[in-house]
Amino acid sequence: MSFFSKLRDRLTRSSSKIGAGLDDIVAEGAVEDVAVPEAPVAAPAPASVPDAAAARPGMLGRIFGRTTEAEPRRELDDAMLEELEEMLIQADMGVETALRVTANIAEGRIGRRISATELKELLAGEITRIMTPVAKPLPVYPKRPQVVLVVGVNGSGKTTTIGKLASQFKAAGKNVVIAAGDTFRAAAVEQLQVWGKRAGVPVMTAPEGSDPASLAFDAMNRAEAEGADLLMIDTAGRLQNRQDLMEELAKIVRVIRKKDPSAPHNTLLVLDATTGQNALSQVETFQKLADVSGLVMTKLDGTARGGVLVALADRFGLPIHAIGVGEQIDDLDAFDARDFARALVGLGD
Ligand SMILES: Nc1nc2c(ncn2[C@@H]2O[C@H](COP(=O)(O)OP(=O)(O)OP(=O)(O)O)[C@@H](O)[C@H]2O)c(=O)[nH]1
Ligand SMILES: [Mg+2]
Repeated sequence: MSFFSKLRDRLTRSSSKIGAGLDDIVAEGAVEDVAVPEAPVAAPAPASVPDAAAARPGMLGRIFGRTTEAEPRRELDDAMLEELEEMLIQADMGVETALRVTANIAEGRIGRRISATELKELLAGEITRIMTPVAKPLPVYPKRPQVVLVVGVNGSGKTTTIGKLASQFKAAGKNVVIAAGDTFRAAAVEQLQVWGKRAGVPVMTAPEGSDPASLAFDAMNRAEAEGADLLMIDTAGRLQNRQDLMEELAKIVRVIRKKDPSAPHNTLLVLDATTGQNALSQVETFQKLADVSGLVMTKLDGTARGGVLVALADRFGLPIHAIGVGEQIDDLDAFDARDFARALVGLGD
């Protein structure tokens, strides 16, 4: 199954929430004379998004030509825009982003009759435009070992993401070492060992309760000695309000830099999509403590809060390296702006 199909199937709660919301908004104020086909409302044509449907007017015309005849249409007015705004806020897109997206959709279209499909296309276009600049896979540098530090609050999916990423990099021919820097919980080390085995990647561990910074240091030595391409360091989950744990993270970074001043080369913040708006404050806190270089969003399957990714992209502009849509090793993929936008609003490929 392609990752888009998987994403669309698993983003059902988010996409049905937004898709159904758009259907309702249009149906609620639909005008009677649906038999008169209107000229299709032009979708935005962002020059930077060659893939967008807007760049293929022929196809867009075919889609609209096929769907507009029977579809109810509603005149785009202030009341409709307000409903749209409210719905996007409810979908965790954040107030600022929802306002701007709505304003862009309104521009030049007030008074036009619009169908739900057209509205979905327009919204998908706006979301694609916001998300395209942040859709960047984890960069791979020539520096060996490239040190990837993985941070986040408890249970966000750090360990699972490391397992999935390690497996993908291994499959791509990279020599990967994992350091089990979560020395807090014994179970955490075992969990990582299971992932290491699945991925065929060695896992460096330290006794429970030992200093994660010294494990990170040892792991750097070993990765260097073994000529590893990539060292992925797992860390214990830490809540933003636990000052001591936040200090511990800062210490890990200091110690890593003693060994290699340019490391960590990537600091990945793993966010759980189900936490919704709280993800925004997590980014703020972790950015203060560690030089967060990119995000991974997990658990997009089965949540109605996928819209938060749009708010994050709009507010912070941090690269989104990957998204997780399940617990299996292949349930993580690079983030694709257009695929995500279309899946989020309930449109097909
Ligand atoms: N449905 C779903 N579950 C996920 C995803 N990613 C991780 N999980 C699950 O979320 C739970 C927590 O994942 P972990 O990887 O242990 O999270 P963590 O951040 O390492 O947790 P701590 O080390 O306790 O802070 C596990 O049950 C994972 O299987 C995902 O993309 N989708
Ligand atoms: Mg963990």
